[in-house]
Amino acid sequence: MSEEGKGAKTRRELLIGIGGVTLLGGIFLARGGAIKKQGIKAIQKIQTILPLPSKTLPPLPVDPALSIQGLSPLITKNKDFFRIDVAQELPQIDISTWRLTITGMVKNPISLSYSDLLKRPLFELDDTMSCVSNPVGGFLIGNARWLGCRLDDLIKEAGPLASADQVLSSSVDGFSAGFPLSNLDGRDAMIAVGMNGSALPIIHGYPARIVVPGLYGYVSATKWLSNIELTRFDRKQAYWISRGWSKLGPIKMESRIDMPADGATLAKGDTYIAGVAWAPNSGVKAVEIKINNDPWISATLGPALSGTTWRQWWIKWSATSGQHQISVRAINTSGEVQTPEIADVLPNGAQGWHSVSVRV
Ligand SMILES: Nc1nc2c(c(=O)[nH]1)N[C@H]1C(S)=C(S)[C@@H](COP(=O)(O)O)O[C@H]1N2
Ligand SMILES: [Mo]
Repeated sequence: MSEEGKGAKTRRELLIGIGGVTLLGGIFLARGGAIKKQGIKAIQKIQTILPLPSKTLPPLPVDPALSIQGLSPLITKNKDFFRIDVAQELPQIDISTWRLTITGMVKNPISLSYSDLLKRPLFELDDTMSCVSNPVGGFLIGNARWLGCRLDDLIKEAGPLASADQVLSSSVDGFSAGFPLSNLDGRDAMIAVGMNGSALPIIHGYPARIVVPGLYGYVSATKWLSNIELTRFDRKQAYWISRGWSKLGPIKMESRIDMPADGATLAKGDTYIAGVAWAPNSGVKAVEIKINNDPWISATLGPALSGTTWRQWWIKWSATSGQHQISVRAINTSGEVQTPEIADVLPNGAQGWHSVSVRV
């Protein structure tokens, strides 16, 4: 087996393991080992009071999931947010000595302490983060209100050389992720220090991580961030790239049926079919449902927090006796319809329509 194939398999095994455990009861495991007790203690120790953002988002709208049981909440609670990383042990970062550096092909290397970072103008960002290994219908995706400072401003201050084309970030534990410098095209990429109203939890990257709207985590979302290097794709490769995964990782348009669950047995009568759909960076314009061989029907959509957040969708369904196949597809604001063509997660993300089969 080639080095690439071997690495890719390792990653998939890891992910399958985590997915299984998550479904069993929300206990998170890091590559086969439980979070060390010390990590949990350290989470409790984080009492950082974050400064208020200089730019706030409107308060969150009423969540449709409050009235539709089984639908994913608009915002994923921190405790329910999926976790993916290759950390053998949770990094224990001493905030008094931690620094974020910006180095490499830059005119003015930068070094910031945690308090330097918190002094920068902070803004809020609603963004759905997805793992490239999220299968069609999978749960390696979550939506959060992040708090952080602009990444493009920081990089501008560092002054990238004209020949630099990659933003390669690395963590204290050696993980790295890289994306094209050209992706800093005005989108709200950030160095996040907060998540859903609290400091970044340790498992999600405390003290700081990168969040780039529209990109899968493996190319962008470095947790326990320590360095951002401006470099070139033809010189340096990030962690997962040499293990068979695509150099570029834009999140694909997808949709998921949350309920009814595949294989469920339902009572006859009125129920909901409901789920979430996402289409970075433009946003979801419509979601359509197909029941058996009936024509596609439009679902009702929940609020659109941003072009890079998921949207909840639902329809009321009067279930009749029998076996039913239900499929979903999203349509983005440019009118593009989610492709039915199936792709596996490797090398650049799963695609295809999610279907469930239920018995009434
Ligand atoms: N330090 C570090 N950061 C990391 C990773 C990692 O293995 N180590 N995995 C990345 C991947 S593949 C994903 S999908 C996201 C997941 O972020 P979450 O665990 O906060 O959901 O983190 C990214 N950041
Ligand atoms: Mo990922």
